[in-house]
Amino acid sequence: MNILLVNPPNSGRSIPEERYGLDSLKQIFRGEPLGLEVLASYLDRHEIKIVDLKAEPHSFSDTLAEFKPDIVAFTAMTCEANAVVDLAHQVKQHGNIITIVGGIHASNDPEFFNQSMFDYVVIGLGQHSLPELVTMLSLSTGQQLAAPTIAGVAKTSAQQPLTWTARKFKAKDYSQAKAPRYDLTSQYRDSYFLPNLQVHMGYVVTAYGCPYRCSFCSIAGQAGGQYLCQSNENVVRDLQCLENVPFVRLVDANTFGSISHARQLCRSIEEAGITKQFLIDVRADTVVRHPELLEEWKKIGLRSVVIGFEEISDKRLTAMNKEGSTALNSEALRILNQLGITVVGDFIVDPDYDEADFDQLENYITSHQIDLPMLTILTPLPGTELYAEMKHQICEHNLDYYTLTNAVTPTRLTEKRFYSRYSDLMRSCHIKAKI
Ligand code: B12
Ligand code: SF4
Repeated sequence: MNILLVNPPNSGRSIPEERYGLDSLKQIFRGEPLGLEVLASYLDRHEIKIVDLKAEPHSFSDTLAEFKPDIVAFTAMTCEANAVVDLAHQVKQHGNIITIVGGIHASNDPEFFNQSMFDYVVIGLGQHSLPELVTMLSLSTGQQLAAPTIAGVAKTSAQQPLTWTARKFKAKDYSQAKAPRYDLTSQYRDSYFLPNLQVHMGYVVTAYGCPYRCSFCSIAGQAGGQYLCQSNENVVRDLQCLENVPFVRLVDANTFGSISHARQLCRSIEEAGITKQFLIDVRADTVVRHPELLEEWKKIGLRSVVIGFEEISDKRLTAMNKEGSTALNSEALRILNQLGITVVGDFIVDPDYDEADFDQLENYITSHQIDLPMLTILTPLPGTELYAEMKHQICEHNLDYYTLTNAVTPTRLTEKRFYSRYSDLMRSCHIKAKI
């Protein structure tokens, strides 16, 4: 079968830009669609193509016409969900093509995709669900199966809500026998570039999911609440595949979620003689409890960490179920500064902020050595604990605005003032930025 895997275009809309002309808030990100490269490695008995619409936004129609897919499968974050609906609609107008959607939004809010332009929704990691679905589809004689019995897969229906059996994700089943199909995105590789560092960046996964349950975070949906580590041999193999890529982001939600795994992985990378620079995601409490681990990783090329400080108030950190504290955050920062590891610090601005809250955050950021402060706005993403808590307060339901840079719940300050303070803060962060 011809299977087209689609990475949607950079999506999302900006309230500050549309309503107040604050145009500095839109950020264009680009990186390879690793989820699709991983899935492609499990579909090797078929003809596979990946189209990356972030790199080439206008190539979809031509790709459909030239490749003539039997199946089109989409990935989507929440802010890309509407864009993927439009693309799937376009596919259906093209002919009798089966459409499948998976990824982080489908895993957290599958019902959103229970629409006529989709045939199947895949919930959670797709390494086994997708090939099993494709096999069932290729064995069926042109007839779509009413309700597949594949765990983690739901058939859409105009009449009823989705039903499916949850898939049990176990580490041994998700240790990838084959490397991601990096070759399928080689034509886009030049655009996976970090302009401020002037280096090409590649992605490698070392673990899925996260053992923590922060209320705003949608990662639990990815691996059914599990934390699943890749074997060290697989990670080394994947790093070796990216031979001309000097800078690698380990795209795990929490790279050091298992200390023993992280320690062993560090040794394996060193023994393999891999010389790359790494950007990883790490928790503040991990840095404070295991500074020696950060030191070991620094020696093998750890250059920068993304760290979720989230808040400068203990009360708000507790409400987020962050299982951390402002004291831990400051200590982690001190350790990282001392080790000479650059810090990309995530902070979450609550729409409930008043002038004093903005002042305090600004003071904290300007008085600490955070190399690249990143500011998002607290967003109840569908499927999260926070969504369950706040759904009645949501005033903006259009998912195009769920980019984490819009207030989708009411602001305490006037909306205009809130975005003005937010954009001033963003601007001062970017002036300061270096990684
Ligand atoms: C790399 C990354 C990016 C890259 C994406 C590169 C690309 N794909 O083009 C860039 C830098 C562009 C990016 C941008 C943004 N990102 Co981002 N990103 C990530 C990150 C760190 C890793 C994703 C990844 O590669 N994972 C590894 C792969 C192997 O896993 P996976 O993608 O989940 O795929 C597996 C399963 O989900 C499933 N699956 C996925 N797709 C499909 C499709 C089918 C058909 C099937 C069957 C299965 C399936 O199977 C795959 C294999 O197991 C995640 C956090 C994380 N650790 O997951 C955030 C994350 C996905 N990003 C997020 C966000 C919010 C954004 C931004 C809005 C910016 C921001 N404020 O952070 C923008 C939006 C971009 C846009 N459209 O405009 C959120 C999404 C939350 C949500 N519910 O939407 C996440 C979860 C981080 C977070 N803050 O919580 N991001
Ligand atoms: S925010 Fe980070 S630590 Fe918290 S659940 Fe998400 S990935 Fe895990």
